Amino acid sequence: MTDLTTLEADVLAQVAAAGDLAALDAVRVAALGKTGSISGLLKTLGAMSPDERKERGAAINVLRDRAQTALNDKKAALEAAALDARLASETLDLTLPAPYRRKGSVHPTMQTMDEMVAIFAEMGFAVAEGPDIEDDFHNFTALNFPPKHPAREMHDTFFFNTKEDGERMLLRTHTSPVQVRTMLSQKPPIRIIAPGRTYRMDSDATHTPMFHQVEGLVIDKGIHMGHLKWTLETFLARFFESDTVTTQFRPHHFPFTEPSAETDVQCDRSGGEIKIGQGTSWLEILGCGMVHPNVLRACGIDPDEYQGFAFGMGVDRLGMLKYGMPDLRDMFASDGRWLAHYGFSAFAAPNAASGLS
Ligand code: 2U9
Repeated sequence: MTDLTTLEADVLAQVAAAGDLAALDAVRVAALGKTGSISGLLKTLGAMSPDERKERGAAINVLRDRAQTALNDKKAALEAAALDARLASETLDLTLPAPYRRKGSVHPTMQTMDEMVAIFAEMGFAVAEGPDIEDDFHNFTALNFPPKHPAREMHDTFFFNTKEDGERMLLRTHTSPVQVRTMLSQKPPIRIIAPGRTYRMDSDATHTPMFHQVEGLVIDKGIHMGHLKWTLETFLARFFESDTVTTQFRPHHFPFTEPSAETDVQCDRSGGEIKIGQGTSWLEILGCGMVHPNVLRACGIDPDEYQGFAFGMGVDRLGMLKYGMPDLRDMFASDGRWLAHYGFSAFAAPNAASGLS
């Protein structure tokens, strides 16, 4: 009969001698595989008497478990040694210059948005944010869009499927719902800008289905068009880095403001590029107006006590104008060459202290 002590010593010695995982697996197969030395012992139990089988079976099981434990420990040790060797050979010196690859850059829209935020922050505006997915109340009803009014269609809204309760959510068509939410949750005086993504079903050289807006809202006692005009002219002069900008406010219509205006800046288009602050042309740049009394009421503010002005501008369009990009659709085409050309360094973040661009 095979001496179990000798076999155990033999198997454990082979395990200890295995120099790599392949050699160790060969030891495992030779001992515990189907035709292995220990597995073979278990087959001899059938010919034994019950008492003998009980005693010998238990001893073989102990041997098998010890062999298995030794194999497991050795496998773990070999794997750890292999990992240590790999870690020692694969050093990475993070202080070395990177091989040339296109570096990431700040998208012109985000650069423009940061510039706008920096200017308005300096003027005392806080930044407010809200969800991209909105409901009808915050996107339309509170903003004085009458039910079923064609102005709702004007925005070419992306709607979600109608919910079980009959409500139909939508992708916000402007950031105005952020101002609605702010008025509903804060008491005046309010002085905020709402920068963010907006969505309309529109696509051509000057429209993309997703675009960015910065809207603004000021609510206080005695606010009038003079405050609106000064705020926007001060902003535009800083944004276009010009001592003066000449503006014209053309009457317009928005459901949420009364009176409403579109604002143009004087510019020169003669030299193939647009120069702000000189020339004989006008360039439409933003929309604005005094907040409609119905909007104030819908947001829990008494229009006899408080007045406000609001404005909205397209960030992508302003970025195109400032940095000379011809087609809005390129802005979101994720073309690496375009981004390398028009992108900004992440270390050139605009702020009031270091300058805007
Ligand atoms: C509240 C009340 C009034 C926001 C405003 C505009 C005028 C405007 C456009 C500019 C270019 C949208 O991106 S664009 O196409 N926006 O002309 N937006 S006044 O008025 C508000 C907003 C919120 C509670």
